[in-house]
Amino acid sequence: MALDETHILDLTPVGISSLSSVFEAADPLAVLSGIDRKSLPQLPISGVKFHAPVERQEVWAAGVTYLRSKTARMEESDFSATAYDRVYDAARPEIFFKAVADKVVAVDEPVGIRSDARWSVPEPELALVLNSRGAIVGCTIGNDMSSRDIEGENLLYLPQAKIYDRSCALGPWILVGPSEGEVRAAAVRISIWRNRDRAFTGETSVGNIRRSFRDLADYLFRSQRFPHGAVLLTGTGIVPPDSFTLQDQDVIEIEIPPIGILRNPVTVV
Ligand code: DO4
Ligand code: MG
Repeated sequence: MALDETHILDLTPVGISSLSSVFEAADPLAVLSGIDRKSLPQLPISGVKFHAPVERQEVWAAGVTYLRSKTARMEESDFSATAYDRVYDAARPEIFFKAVADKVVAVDEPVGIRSDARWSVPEPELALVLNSRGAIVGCTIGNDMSSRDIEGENLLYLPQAKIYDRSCALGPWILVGPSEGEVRAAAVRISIWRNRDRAFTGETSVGNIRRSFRDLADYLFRSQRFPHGAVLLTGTGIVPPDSFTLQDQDVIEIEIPPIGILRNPVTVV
């Protein structure tokens, strides 16, 4: 658990060694607030290697939740364009499987671009953290790496455009217990660095997501159990221009201010 900007607390002495031990509690925030911080070992953040903040949770993703995403998808595809148009306004959201926990990349670890893709982009997204009862217990930052040429060629190729090695990053940590209102007021920012230059920068607001968090989470949990909880990416509202594609060794920084910065270098997989 973060103590301040420079130190974290080791919670294992008070029996907290997994995300579930906090998130399955009736009130996760109360569990964390009730900890006697003074008695716990403090570790400097600079000396800690962060893991992605998932253990056994599956990672899923909602799509076309921002107008910007709908427009970009309609432009990149020909005969699938109406599908994006229709899902944006439909009652049922687009939700797709993204990653198992073991395949999720942490802050500072490389995210991947497919070697058989010509047009690769990051998708900076707010990620909801849900417990096994479907309660939203916190949020983190997600990167739904995507191959736009593969997705645009045929909608049936979506799993290949979205699911491959290193295609999902989460982190740097989970902000526990914020209200939807607080999170909706937040900006989402991205910078992509190439050598020392900023190759792309973009910004949106979480408030531009067309659907409520509860609505997205409820659809994910319809007719499906998640015994360890789940992480749900909420869609992208930032799409680089069509002339832009990621390259090996670019560095992606995604910032959602109340949470932090998710930074990852890019590698070809
Ligand atoms: O339907 C394609 C994927 C949409 C998506 O990932 C997004 O809008 O973020
Ligand atoms: Mg996405």
